[in-house]
Amino acid sequence: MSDQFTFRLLAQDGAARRGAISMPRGTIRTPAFMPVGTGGTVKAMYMDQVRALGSDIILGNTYHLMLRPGAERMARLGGLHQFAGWPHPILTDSGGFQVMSLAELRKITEKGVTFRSHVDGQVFEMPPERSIEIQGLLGSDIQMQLDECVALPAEEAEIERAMEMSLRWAERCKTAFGDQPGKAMFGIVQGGDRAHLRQRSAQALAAMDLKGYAVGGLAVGEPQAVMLEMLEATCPELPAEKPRYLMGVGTPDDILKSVARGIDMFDCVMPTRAGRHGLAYTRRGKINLKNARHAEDLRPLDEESDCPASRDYSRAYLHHLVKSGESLGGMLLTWNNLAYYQALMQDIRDAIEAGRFTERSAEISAAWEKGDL
Ligand code: PRF
Repeated sequence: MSDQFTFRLLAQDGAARRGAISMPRGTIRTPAFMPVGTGGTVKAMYMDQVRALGSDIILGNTYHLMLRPGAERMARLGGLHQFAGWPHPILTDSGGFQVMSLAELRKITEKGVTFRSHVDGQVFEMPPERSIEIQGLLGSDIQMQLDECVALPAEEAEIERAMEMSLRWAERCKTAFGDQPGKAMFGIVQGGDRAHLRQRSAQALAAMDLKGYAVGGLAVGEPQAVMLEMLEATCPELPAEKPRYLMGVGTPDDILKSVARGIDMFDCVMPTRAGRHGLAYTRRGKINLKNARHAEDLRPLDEESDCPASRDYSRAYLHHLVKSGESLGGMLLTWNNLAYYQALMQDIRDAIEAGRFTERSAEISAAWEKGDL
């Protein structure tokens, strides 16, 4: 542990990196997957379970928490770590992205975002400075700049405008954040599906000497090949000695291919959301537990897993729970899915250390392709 925010590169295999982010609340082994704990809970999971699976950090959302229970109230309650019972690092997203997908009336101008709460209709104005202030009140360890993410496909002029404004907001967020030794504020690269805009964004952010960098505006409607091309254009422009976070990504395959291009951190609702919808991730691919073919299948999801949800319950029982709408179905499948994701990340970290990431990645994909038997 460390009273400063530091990032160390421990091993490299091609562009894939194995590292460690240290800060007062703990160390994050990278490549890392951050379970999404939007509103102060990783849905359907106890924090003890999330931790036991090997999660070093979880993600929280400014947008949800500022609406409920409210940022100032959260501060009075002792901050998000204490409130939710997660004493380890927390990264918070800045709110803009969630405003655009969830809020009712929303407007983005140079000043910031204005929106109407989806909870009670109240209107909020959130300039970049307020986003940083809220993330501070929540107690976040890694805060994100406010940015504008453009859904793809989009016109180049629109992508460029949003990217340039996001750069100006990065400067404002940097100033608002100031100097907080044990914490970090990350900038976010934008630029849609245009390599030259991505490069300009990454270079301008790199010049701001931030503690870490995220790649935003991807996995928003473009094919995977385009996302990977954008990572190839972006990562080399970012300083090697700072962590790189690909926001809102992705599938196991996305993660493998992004690690291969130099990404260190990920978050995605996929394992948790899919679990609540009856979908299981396993080493041998996805299993839809709603399907009638599981009704009399007494095999567990993965007999070799350490996770009780994967090992100790039959597919027939999980099918029954999911079909009956029982809460336990979503709980067990979420547990299984996060166990799979965290085991995947450990596998990736071990492979990079051993200098066999490319081979291991191919093996993981092959087992996944072969599918469920
Ligand atoms: N910006 C922010 N959060 C995000 C994104 C972004 O572009 C994405 C895009 N995949 C997910 N979450 N602030």
